[in-house]
Amino acid sequence: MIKKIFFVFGIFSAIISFAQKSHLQKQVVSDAEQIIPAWHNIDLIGNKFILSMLPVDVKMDTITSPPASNLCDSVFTPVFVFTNNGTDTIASVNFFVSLDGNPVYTFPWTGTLPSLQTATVTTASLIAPVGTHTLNIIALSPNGAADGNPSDNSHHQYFTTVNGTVFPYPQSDDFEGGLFPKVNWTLENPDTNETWEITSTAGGYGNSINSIYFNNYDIPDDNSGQVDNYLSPFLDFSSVTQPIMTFDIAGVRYDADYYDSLIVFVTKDCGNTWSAPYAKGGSVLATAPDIGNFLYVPPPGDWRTDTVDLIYFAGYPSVQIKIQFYSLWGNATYIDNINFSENGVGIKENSASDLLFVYPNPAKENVTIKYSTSIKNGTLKISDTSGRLIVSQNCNAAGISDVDLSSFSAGIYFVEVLSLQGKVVRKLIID
Ligand SMILES: [Ca+2]
Ligand SMILES: [Ca+2]
Ligand SMILES: [Ca+2]
Repeated sequence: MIKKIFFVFGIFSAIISFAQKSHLQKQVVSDAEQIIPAWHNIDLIGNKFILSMLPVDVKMDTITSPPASNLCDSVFTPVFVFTNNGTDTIASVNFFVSLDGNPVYTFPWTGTLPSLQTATVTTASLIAPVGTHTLNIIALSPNGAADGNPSDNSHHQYFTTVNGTVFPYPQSDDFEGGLFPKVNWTLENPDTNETWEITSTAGGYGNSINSIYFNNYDIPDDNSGQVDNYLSPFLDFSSVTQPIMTFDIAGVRYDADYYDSLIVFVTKDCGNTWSAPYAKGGSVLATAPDIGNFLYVPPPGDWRTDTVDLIYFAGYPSVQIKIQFYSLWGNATYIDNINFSENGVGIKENSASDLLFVYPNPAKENVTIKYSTSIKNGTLKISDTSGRLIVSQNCNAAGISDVDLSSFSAGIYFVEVLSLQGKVVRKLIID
């Protein structure tokens, strides 16, 4: 520490007075660890002035890629920002890059970076397998010289690679192969108690042998609060315009106090944030009256097909779906025929609010929007991606509207039908 103090005074003695030195010395003695980072701009006796800047001094600021969170893809390219904190213009820096303590490469940067300016550097791609990692970057030999203050030349980032593999869209599962979980899907059962199981006691609408079911009837102890997740692999939505998920469901409550819930979560950033476009519980989820004295097995007429609109995830390269079962010790819930598809392809007409067709799509001069004739007092809206409302009109009894697009600019829009039966949204692309 003494060496540091003498080094500092050696540099500054030519430009600061004895009185200022005394003041500085107090600061050095009381706060010696801080003196080197602080020496560019120190407030002495209420007056700010710059003591000195080193000729050659670069500083690592931030690593922006990978982010300090979950990384979707095992292949990534480090991107970072550094600052020229010295007086000399910086023309070259060698950036030493290591991953998990192992050197991977030294990336030579060249350019023209004046004093106190920052630069963003994109290096070469790296591979980080599934798991947790540390990326470290050190700035070496700015302008081929030694950095005057090497203490700020290193920066690191912690991140987690969640899954290196993305699967094509769409996917489907009728559970007839007898394999559960489906290949590349994941079942999470943190309590190791009851969870989803395959069963041949019921298939969707009586049209198949197998489905999966969650049997809370035969659980002897109250399992309220337990959460079980069935996770899809990461799916590529990048070329999908109107993704939709459907599944057949049947289930009953035990009674008004004991019932279960089903929530569909979706993430487009590998689990950093989740949306829940579907959530039903209790009597809303149930497809038949309460049963409190035996395990429910659905007859064909008890099944219902539910739709989850995934429009807000269209265009994203790595989307994951989490089907969550939230237990309140109900009876049993069955699921069959989980399907991901484009809007309208193979969708059963179960609910008026599930119906909204937009064609042609992409469109040029006109677009036809077709919705159920049962929608009463509904509103048809078209907005752009910033939320600006372009069209707002009442739905009509014919269930079909033609919209003139001549005043629209090319781009992405959202077509929405809002009624008492709910809200349905489709993406519209105008060329
Ligand atoms: Ca430095
Ligand atoms: Ca089935
Ligand atoms: Ca469980």
